[in-house]
Amino acid sequence: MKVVIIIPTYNEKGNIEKLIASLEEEIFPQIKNHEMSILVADDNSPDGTAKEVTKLKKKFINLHLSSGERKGLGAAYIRAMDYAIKKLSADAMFEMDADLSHDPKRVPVFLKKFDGGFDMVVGTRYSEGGSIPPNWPFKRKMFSVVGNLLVRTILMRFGIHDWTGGFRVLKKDVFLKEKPELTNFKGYTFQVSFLHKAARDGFKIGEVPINFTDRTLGRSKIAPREYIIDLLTYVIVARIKEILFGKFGKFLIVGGTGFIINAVVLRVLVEWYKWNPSYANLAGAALAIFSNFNFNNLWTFRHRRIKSLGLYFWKMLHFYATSSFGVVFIQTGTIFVLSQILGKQGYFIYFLIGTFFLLIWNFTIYNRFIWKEKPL
Ligand SMILES: Nc1nc2c(ncn2[C@@H]2O[C@H](COP(=O)(O)OP(=O)(O)O)[C@@H](O)[C@H]2O)c(=O)[nH]1
Ligand SMILES: [Mg+2]
Repeated sequence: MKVVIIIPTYNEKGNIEKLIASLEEEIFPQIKNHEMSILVADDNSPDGTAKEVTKLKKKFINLHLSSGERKGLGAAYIRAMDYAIKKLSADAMFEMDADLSHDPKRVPVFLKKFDGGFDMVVGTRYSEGGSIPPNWPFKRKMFSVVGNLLVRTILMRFGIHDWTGGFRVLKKDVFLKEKPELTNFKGYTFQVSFLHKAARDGFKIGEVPINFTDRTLGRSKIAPREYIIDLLTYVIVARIKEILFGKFGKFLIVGGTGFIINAVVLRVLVEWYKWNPSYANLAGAALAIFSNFNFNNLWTFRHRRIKSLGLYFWKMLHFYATSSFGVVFIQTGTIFVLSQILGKQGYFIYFLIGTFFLLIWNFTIYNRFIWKEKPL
């Protein structure tokens, strides 16, 4: 494989030579099964980082430079990954900081894991022997640990421990697939959004422990306040979108429609026709079940849509049978029992309580039996 190590730089003149020399002279000779090269993504650093790289290019023929305007870390990575794929025919790319926080000795370890069949391997400071610098002030440690924990929890993805780090290797396919969605994240949030989208799309992601060390030269470019706000906005919005447009969101919209049908029929029959609330609910539910079945079949579980007419009726019957257990015993049962104890006048409240229990029951049943992945 052609592997390009991308190193973004902004004022890293003091660090870049040491890192490049270490990779070229110590690390690359150890890697026999891949064709290694380096691409520095510099944003016209005023300190002359690019000049330093140009000088080194004479010595190392597999060293490349992509210069551009400064638009943030994410923008620099996107530009460089495009360059690596188009001009250097990269099959895979590393992300690696220039400030020696990322130990070049881990590169072969990443590649070994990567060769085992992963689409992306991320360096982790928070599991299996990874670490953050022990001399970091308490506040900084807290930010880093709590930040990552928060990202994992909000996104509900606990298998990946380090979301904010920038030491990774990935196949070009992962970048090409996610690129259209990444251009909105020009800053440091690029790292989290890229990893999240790759995980969402089912790319196989592995982890390698890393011991992060503090830079000794130059300054960090991170703007903590802006970063924290950007990052939180990203994870919260991404999660809400996942819920709303995911299967559960659709299920709620379908269920909402059924709920309205059920509620209207119930009220009309009780208020106008003086039906007993329990019977009125059964009638409302029967119509709601019909609506839910068709709505779910055409939309929520579209990819598993029932195709033949015979199967359609069979499944509908099955759906009525399974739904009626919930409707009769859970929803109507709640109305019946509470009417007996507290009186009929509160029937609509009992209906709401019963429907809430029904919601939980139904989603489980739909997934397990009606539209389950394997045929019955
Ligand atoms: N090209 C480019 N590189 C950047 C930019 N911001 C940060 N970097 C580089 O990204 C890497 C990580 O940045 P750093 O400031 O060390 O962040 P920290 O490790 O989180 O404090 C370093 O190699 C920086 O030079 C940017 O706007 N453009
Ligand atoms: Mg750094």
